[in-house]
Amino acid sequence: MDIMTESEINECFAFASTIAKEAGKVISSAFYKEKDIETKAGVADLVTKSDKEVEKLLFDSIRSKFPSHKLIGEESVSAGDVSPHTNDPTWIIDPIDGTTNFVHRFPYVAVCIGFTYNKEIKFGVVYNPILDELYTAKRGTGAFLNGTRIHVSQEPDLRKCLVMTECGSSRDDVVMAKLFENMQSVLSTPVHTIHSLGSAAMNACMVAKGAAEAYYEFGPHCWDFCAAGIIVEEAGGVLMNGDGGPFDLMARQIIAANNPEVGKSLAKRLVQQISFPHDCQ
Ligand code: LIP
Repeated sequence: MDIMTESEINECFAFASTIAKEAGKVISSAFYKEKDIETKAGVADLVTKSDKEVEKLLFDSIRSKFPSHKLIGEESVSAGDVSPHTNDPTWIIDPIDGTTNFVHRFPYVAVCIGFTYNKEIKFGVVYNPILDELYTAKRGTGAFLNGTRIHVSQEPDLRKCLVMTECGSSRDDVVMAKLFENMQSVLSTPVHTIHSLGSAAMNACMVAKGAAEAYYEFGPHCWDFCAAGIIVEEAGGVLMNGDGGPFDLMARQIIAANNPEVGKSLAKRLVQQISFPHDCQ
């Protein structure tokens, strides 16, 4: 693979916003209709015909414009694609982040398009077509919501924070017990509150726009937070693993915080570190 120039990355970034909007039309038109629902890894791990349709639309568009680029997508991996993550230009896609929300018509759903090169996230686009919110960020150039610059909250004290997390899709007793222990530990910091929007990407975007101070979760996949992760960083925030160590995109755990103080304090409250098999290995 030849070295990618900045202008080639810019071209991909602009294209990502265009196809996210196209994908958003498919999601919007299906949102209030009957859904065709299947389960994947467990009873609470849902997929619909629209997830597959949107992923195909995005993959087909990218392949026709950038045929040499690699693609990692939630539904393709679920269907058995085991491609590893490499240094090549790679599009990491969640066609509908918040599928459970989509099923229930809860309006926090997002098309997520992240892009890595040399394994570094270069840009991310998160589009919620129901609220018509387009979050975008390219490394080194800031984060934007519908074209307006966004910034993280300046709060340094975890005790004054609104923290986002999720229940995830595992209904395993051991995993749930650890999840509740972490939630109790965080709540008893004490923090102002804990909220869940049902979408990893939407939670992270709340941190990016300063509506929440931190988001943490064990279990989501790279496609859930690749695009939103760089949006948090470019809004001035930080990413780390659940133990406060360096962020690993494939490790299926994340703390996205407004600043390192809040992120590190939160990591100390996550008394149960929950491991899942890494993505794309
Ligand atoms: C979901 C996430 C959610 C998380 C679930 C799942 P999906 O993504 O956004 O926050 O708790 O485990 O990964 O399946 O709706 O794309």
